[in-house]
Amino acid sequence: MTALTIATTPIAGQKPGTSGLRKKTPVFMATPYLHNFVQAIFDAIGGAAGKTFVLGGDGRYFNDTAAQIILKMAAANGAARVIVGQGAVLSTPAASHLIRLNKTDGGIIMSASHNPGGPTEDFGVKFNMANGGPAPEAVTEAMYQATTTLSRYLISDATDIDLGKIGRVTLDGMAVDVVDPVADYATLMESLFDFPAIKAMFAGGFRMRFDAMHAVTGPYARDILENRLGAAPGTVINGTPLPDFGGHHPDPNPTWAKALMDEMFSADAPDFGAASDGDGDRNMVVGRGIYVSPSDSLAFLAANAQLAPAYRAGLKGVARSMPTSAAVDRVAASLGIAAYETPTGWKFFGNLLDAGRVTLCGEESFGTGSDHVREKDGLWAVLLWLNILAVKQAPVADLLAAHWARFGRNYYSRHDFEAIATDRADAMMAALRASLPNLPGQGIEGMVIQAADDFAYTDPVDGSVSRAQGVRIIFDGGSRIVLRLSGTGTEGATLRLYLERYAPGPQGLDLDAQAALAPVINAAHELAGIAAFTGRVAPDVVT
Ligand code: VG1
Ligand code: CO
Repeated sequence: MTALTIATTPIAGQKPGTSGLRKKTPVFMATPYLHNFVQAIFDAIGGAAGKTFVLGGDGRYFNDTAAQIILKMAAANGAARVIVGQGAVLSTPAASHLIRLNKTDGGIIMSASHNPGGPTEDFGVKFNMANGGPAPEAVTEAMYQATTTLSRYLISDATDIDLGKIGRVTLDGMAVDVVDPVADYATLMESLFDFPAIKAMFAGGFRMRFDAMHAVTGPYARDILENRLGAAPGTVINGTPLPDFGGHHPDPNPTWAKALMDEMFSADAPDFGAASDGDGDRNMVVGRGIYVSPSDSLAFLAANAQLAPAYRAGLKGVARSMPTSAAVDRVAASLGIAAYETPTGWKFFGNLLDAGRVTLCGEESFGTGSDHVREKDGLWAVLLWLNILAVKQAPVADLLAAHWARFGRNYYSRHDFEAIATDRADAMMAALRASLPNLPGQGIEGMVIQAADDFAYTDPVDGSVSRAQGVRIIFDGGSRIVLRLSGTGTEGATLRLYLERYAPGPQGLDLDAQAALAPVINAAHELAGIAAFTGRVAPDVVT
């Protein structure tokens, strides 16, 4: 067995987006697309020689083949050891944990997360650093630069190894440790939460439904919820991971997890419902007859985290992405802790977590997490909810109503307009950006615009600056419109329109979110000219 040096030429467009490089699966499968990008990763981090990495993916189509290629490239690049999940499977938070637990030099995660999978759908690759978190912008930019000058990649000519068997094998001199994907992660969860209390709640008749959406969390949820916590068998549905996620979007939101929503709003609804995405880092939480928006979930968890053992000493601070509602800011103010506002994408939370400035973070896109790993973590969020419910012994609807009565309610919704022609989306954003200086002071839909800008972020830890992270239009009274283009899609452009309106209460806290937001929605369409530029009047997905 030898390490081969194969000549190659740069491939255009290998630029990581919000979370790694995502393309259509056939693009990734066409040699040397994957090879070039993986070599660029190794080159950008100063080589792989002597290093240890974690490797795993969400099990989507091409996951196993890609894993064999990456292992052979790691070996040829001189890596000492790779820890890989059995079957080349690891949820994103479990991969983050393994990187930290084993103090490795980083990890490669094969996932396109919430994007559909299959021979004609999406595939993705991203690199996480030694802290367990997504590579920051400077590193992803270095990877992209490396793809533009690449002239060779290194790969071992060894035969494929058996990733189905737990234990150590050697690949061209490199140690490969195939590990149980669930065990260490489940142990971490047991160390954070009051499992006996949650177990007692299930034993007392508490009913739950967890929709794994045929994605990676099935085995994790079955082991933790059904085996360790005693939830009734069948609590986890769609628990067998499939390479095409059963043909569905593995995206836990009211549109793509509609069956769960229907059950939670039915006469025989369980007490609690949850779902997770392709790679297990997102969560949707639903009570009986009530949907919990991710922004509200973050605020609620921040207000109640102290009820779980890991957070008993209180939170150091909280962080949310800019488009996420300000609900958590109100909780932080009442707790007397700092609240940070970052650009979209988990990579921006890493420095704040590493520096000990924040304990909890969240995004409106169904992402919540804490300093236990450096990724958002779907099952973690579900377990924190369960821990709080076990202490409070009250329905989700009552707990949310009490939360809003105390802090007021940030009505919130995101409207996605998908597969828009890229030039039209760009033209719309350019026109909107050009109009910003004239907006303050203007009245629209009975509201007055207070401020309008294109969000720029200076990282308080390392001083790095990220510009053009989304247009925000802020009204008096706390209402807000945010517009940005997605950085995770693989087809055309997706416009994300984020809408927020604050109701201080005590009146008007139980309106339908879309109805409460109507003036803000109208203002957004008028100010951005969405129909004129894109031809779209109604969104494809509403969360
Ligand atoms: C989306 C979400 C963002 C999230 C990212 C990765 O990005 O808006 O909040 O961090 O997906 O999530 P974008 O650029 O499409 O808006 V995951 O679960 O796909 O890794
Ligand atoms: Co994900």
